[in-house]
Amino acid sequence: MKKILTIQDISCYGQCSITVALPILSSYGIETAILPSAILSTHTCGFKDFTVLDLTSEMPKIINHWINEGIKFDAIYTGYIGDVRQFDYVLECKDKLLVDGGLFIVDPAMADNGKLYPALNNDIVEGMKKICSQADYIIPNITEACLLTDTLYQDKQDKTFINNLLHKLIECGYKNIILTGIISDDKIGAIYYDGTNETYVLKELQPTSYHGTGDIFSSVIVANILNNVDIKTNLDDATDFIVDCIKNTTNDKDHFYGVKFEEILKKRMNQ
Ligand code: PXL
Repeated sequence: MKKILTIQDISCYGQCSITVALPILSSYGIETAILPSAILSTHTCGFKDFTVLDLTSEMPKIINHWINEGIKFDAIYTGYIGDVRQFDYVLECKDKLLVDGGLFIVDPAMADNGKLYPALNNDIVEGMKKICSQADYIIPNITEACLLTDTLYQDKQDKTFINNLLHKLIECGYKNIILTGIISDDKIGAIYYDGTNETYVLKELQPTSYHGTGDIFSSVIVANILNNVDIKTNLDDATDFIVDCIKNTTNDKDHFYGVKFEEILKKRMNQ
């Protein structure tokens, strides 16, 4: 069984980051461990007055304990990082806690729809650039890809804009890019690009978007990479999952903060 370490925050309520990554990774047969970057009462989009307990000072203690125990992982997968001091700890994990040939996968979860998430600033962007440049795979949305390449975000994203963005990401030295949130006519999807090969999937565009779908998408992508699933099947699986989760949530107006992914996960596990 493959073993993964995921480094991101615990948003106690709101269905994102660690609370979605763990059930998804487990359901794909992967053993999980966590290095929580912070504990928040909720995520930071759509809730006011959320609480934050920063865990930066705990990180080196946890990492050192694992080093002393000889603990290693087949992959490290990072998401939302709320404090700029944590990027060096992330890289320390990559250097000291991965098995030989282990994968370092970064979802630079920091922005959407042309804007940084409310609690973040430009130092986080610089930190994300640093860890993305060392990653085996990165999974940015279009806003994050713009930030990683110092590209001005555009609301209208035609094929030329997307192609330029993909080329810029490669020029900046990022490898194996999975760019999400590509909208084309009435379709939405994702593209994989490694500088030579391009694979993309497009599915029916949904009328509503939800917070946390990026974390769900990345968790599926990461699980499939670890399970050696080919990239086309992987992109199909992750986008189908998100479309089903959104369809399962749109009729529930009280559920504004994230998608109801659990019933979809259950159905898939019974298939
Ligand atoms: O889904 C990304 C995410 C994760 N964690 C926290 C967030 C966000 C996005 O806003 O606020 C705390």
